Amino acid sequence: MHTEAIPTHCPYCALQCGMGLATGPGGVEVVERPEFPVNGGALCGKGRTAPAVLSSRVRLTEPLVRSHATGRLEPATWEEAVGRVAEGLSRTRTEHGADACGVFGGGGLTNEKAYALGKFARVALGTSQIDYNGRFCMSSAAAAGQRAFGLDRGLPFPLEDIPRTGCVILVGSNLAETMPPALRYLTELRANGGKLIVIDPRRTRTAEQADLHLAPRPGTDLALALGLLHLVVAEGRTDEAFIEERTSGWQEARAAAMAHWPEYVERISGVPVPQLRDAARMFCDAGAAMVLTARGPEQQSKGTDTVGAWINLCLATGNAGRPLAGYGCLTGQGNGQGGREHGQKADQLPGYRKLTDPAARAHVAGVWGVDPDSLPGPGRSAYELLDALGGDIKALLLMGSNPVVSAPRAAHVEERIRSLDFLAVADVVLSETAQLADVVLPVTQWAEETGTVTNLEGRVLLRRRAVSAPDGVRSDLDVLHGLAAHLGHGKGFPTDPEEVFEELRRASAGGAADYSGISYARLTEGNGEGVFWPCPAQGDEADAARGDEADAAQGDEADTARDDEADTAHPGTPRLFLDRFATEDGRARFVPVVHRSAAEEPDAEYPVLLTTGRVLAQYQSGAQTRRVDELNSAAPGPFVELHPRLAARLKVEEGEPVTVVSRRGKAVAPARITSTIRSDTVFMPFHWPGEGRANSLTNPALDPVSRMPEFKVCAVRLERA
Ligand SMILES: Nc1nc2c(c(=O)[nH]1)N[C@H]1C(S)=C(S)[C@@H](COP(=O)(O)OP(=O)(O)OC[C@H]3O[C@@H](n4cnc5c(=O)[nH]c(N)nc54)[C@H](O)[C@@H]3O)O[C@H]1N2
Ligand SMILES: Nc1nc2c(c(=O)[nH]1)N[C@H]1C(S)=C(S)[C@@H](COP(=O)(O)OP(=O)(O)OC[C@H]3O[C@@H](n4cnc5c(=O)[nH]c(N)nc54)[C@H](O)[C@@H]3O)O[C@H]1N2
Ligand code: SF4
Ligand SMILES: [Mo]
Repeated sequence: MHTEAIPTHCPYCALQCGMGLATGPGGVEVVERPEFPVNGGALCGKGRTAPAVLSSRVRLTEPLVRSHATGRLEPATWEEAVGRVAEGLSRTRTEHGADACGVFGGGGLTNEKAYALGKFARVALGTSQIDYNGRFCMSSAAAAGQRAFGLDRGLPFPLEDIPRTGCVILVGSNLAETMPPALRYLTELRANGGKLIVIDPRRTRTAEQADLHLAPRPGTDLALALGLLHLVVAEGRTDEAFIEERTSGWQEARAAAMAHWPEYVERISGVPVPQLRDAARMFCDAGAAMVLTARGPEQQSKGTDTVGAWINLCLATGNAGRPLAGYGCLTGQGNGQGGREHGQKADQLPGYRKLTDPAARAHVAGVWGVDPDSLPGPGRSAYELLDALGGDIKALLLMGSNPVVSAPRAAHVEERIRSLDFLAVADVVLSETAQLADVVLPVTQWAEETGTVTNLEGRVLLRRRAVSAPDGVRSDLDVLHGLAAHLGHGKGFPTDPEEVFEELRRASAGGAADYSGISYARLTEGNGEGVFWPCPAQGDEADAARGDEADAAQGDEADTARDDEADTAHPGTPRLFLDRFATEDGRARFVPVVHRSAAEEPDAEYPVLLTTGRVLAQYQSGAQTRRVDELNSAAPGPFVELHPRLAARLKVEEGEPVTVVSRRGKAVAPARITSTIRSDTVFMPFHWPGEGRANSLTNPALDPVSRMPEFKVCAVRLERA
């Protein structure tokens, strides 16, 4: 006998595939949910095997506290563990001030958790020092989107629009491995006669699907985009009417692009001029076209300008703010979109508000019932925060990230973490970072708790509780509630996710990411296909959302009026910018960007380029997926992907261990020899700790605007191990 399947969503990536969970004799089983639009029932291996991490064999089921006597993590009661964390944070605050307490969050946390974590930092701890792993993910695209469109929502249109456009340029996304069920949108595009151009230094499974694959040297996408814009101008293919009516700043951006001659771009990027010409023509001949970026061009020390250059190409050709055309970023983590909207980011308040904006501070402080002046200002970005650990940040609360594996220059970050006076980690499993903690708090996970997530399309979804959690674990909301109570703020931190969401609605009302018209009830309607933000509340709801006491008091009336309200409710916004961009004057802004080199270019000592990324069967730091047998058999460990010519020069054979050395450190992993990669570049996935940790090598050079580290390019030397 099986229980009836409860509709919910995958714990991993930003596609947030719909799935059902049923419980049968063999435990928790995944069933298809074909009616959910985004993935139409399809799941990748990670989603299909996700219930394995629910098992008590691989996850934490009791709090752990480091024993003063043995120095080891030992089981403890919740009271003891939460008490220790509260004490560690309070003591740090008393001795060194509130900013000596750091908080680090994650883009996998639900909206409710991200919201509560940001509030916890600003209100219960009073610290400015909070940021999260999304800084390492899509922050460059977010910054560029803000700059050009006045708003950052990963995709300004639903995925379903992709098959109906004329041409897609996919820049540095290996969708076939990182969001497999989304590949169908590209397959359908081609079946409909549309063109696919993939830009990746490797001929990936995704690039194999393309009509045209350009394989630039890592770190040269900025030049490439500018070269294409140069060609578009030279061939008279710009959309002058669109530029005139809907944009500003074209002359400067045009002049900047014209300095990037195709021959110059070929020299920088290694992409031959004829291929550049083919790409420019395919893009312009399409009628309507899209550019989609992912981590390839974004995780660079010039990621913001690089995305800006791709946006300029879209704007110059009229491919923005109209149907079936535009620029989009393929956000990565499960709640990568929502996680960047509700306040766990260093400079941000809920609703995608700015912490430096007095009106935003007043609004949010009103919802929180605190004095606006009591809210701290912006803090440091993720890498800068990690780099300051043991310096002026003495204690850290970490929720939803495993930086010992995933942060750039990881050996240094690990050493910084070890130098903390106090570290508390809330996690599902004993991650590499949790192993260093003074207190580990075991938390419930996706299928065991309800919460909302916002997928890469800006679609807000309800992820429902489908199974019960083992005894001994508590939710992240419970953890924050308990800690806040110890710190004298118990009331502002409810443990019921719906209650938190109701507060989030009010806090976000009137902000860029306005959720005030969305409710749990609404998210269960239809096929649970969700609601796209912005979705402002209307009528009575809006009054209540504004916290207008008189209207809110008429709650019963509002309830009886619910049916009428449903008719007038805001439908949500699947497609943005069709009438105007979100800038003050409604025009999209060109930014005059020019090419610059990577922070570290190859030289005699470090002659090879290293780039890093993902494989199909592992997720991120691997904390979850390395605990699933089926995924481990498919992707058992790290490797160094290199071209046969490079392998021959080094005299390395397939499978032989190679040592990769950078200015930050070294890593050792077996060689995987393949002609699908450029011969001047090697690739390492970053999912593993220890000897094969790719991030022992990576360069923490930061983008000046987004503070994104340069994960995708650094200089290395290879040796036979
Ligand atoms: N299987 C799996 N899926 C995942 C994840 C995972 O860990 N595993 N993580 C999720 C998350 S959080 C994210 S952010 C997404 C990431 O999704 P993607 O961005 O698709 O993943 P990556 O492998 O990091 O990078 C994509 C491609 O960029 C290429 N690349 C490297 N350097 C450059 C460059 O300089 N320019 C260009 N144009 N391309 C370059 C790489 O060769 C790689 O094929 O995936 C999500 N989905
Ligand atoms: N070299 C290199 N490094 C990279 C990248 C790259 O391309 N190259 N990509 C970067 C990118 S895009 C990203 S997004 C980061 C991701 O890297 P991390 O931030 O390390 O991400 P995860 O491995 O997903 O870590 C999430 C942790 O939170 C736990 N967890 C899961 N759900 C919950 C929950 O609900 N609550 C709590 N408390 N814990 C939970 C998991 O068990 C896991 O230990 O890595 C970055 N690092
Ligand atoms: S594509 Fe992403 S959301 Fe879908 S099943 Fe795989 S990991 Fe989960
Ligand atoms: Mo990411």
